[in-house]
Amino acid sequence: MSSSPKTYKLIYFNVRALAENSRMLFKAAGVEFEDFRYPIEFTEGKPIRPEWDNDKSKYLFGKVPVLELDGGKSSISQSHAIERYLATEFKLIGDTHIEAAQIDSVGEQINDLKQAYTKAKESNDVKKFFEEDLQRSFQAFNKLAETVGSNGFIVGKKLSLADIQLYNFCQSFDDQASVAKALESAKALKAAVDNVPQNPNLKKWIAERPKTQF
Ligand SMILES: N[C@@H](CCC(=O)N[C@@H](CS)C(=O)NCC(=O)O)C(=O)O
Repeated sequence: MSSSPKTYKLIYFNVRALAENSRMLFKAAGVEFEDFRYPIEFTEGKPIRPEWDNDKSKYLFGKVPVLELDGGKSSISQSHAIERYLATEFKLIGDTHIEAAQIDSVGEQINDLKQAYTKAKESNDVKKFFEEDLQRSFQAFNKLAETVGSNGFIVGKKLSLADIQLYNFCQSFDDQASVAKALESAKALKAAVDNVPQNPNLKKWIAERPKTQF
C-alpha cells in the first residue's frame, strides 16, 4: 500500500454540486485540503467562467471536479472516483468489503434518481418523480438502513460516504417540502440524513462554507 498523500487540492467551481460530497469527506475526517474554486456567474442561465475556459484543456477529461495529490504528482478525475478514493483513504466506507459495496449501491441509486429527475423535468413530470420514484427509492434506502444500518447511519455503525451523499442529494432539491414528505414514512433514512449536519466537523463546515446558489 502506498502512503497517504501529503497535500490535496480539490478543483471545482464555486458551487456545491459535484464537489460537495468530497469537501464534506475532508471535513468529516478533519483532513486539510485546498478548496480551489473557479469563479462562476450565471447570465440568463448561461454560465460565465473565463478563468475556467482558459484552463479547461489542462484537465484530463476537460471537466472538474479534479483532485490533485502532492502538488499535482497524481490527479483523479470524475466526482465519484474522487469520493470513493477519499472515503477509502479516510475510512468512511464501512468496516467490511460488503459494507463498502452497500455504500456504493446507495451512490449508484442516487445517480439513477438524478437521471430520473432530469428526465422528469424535461417532460414536466416532476410531481410524479417526487410521489413515485423518490418515494419508492426512499422506502428502499429505509429498508437498507433498518437491515444493515444503525440508528443514524444508513450502512454500518458510523458515518460513511453514503450518509453524506444522501444528505447532499436531499439538499439539492428546490422543493424541500416534497423531499420532507417522502422522508416522513422513511424514519431510519431520515435519522441518517438528519444526523449528517449533527457531526461537529460537518456542522461547522455547513455554517462557514461559501454560500452558493447550488
Ligand atoms: N461525470 C463527471 C461530470 C463532470 C462535469 O460535467 N463537470 C462540469 C461541471 S458540473 C464541468 O466541468 N463543466 C465544464 C465544461 O464542460 O466546460 C463527474 O461526475 O465528475
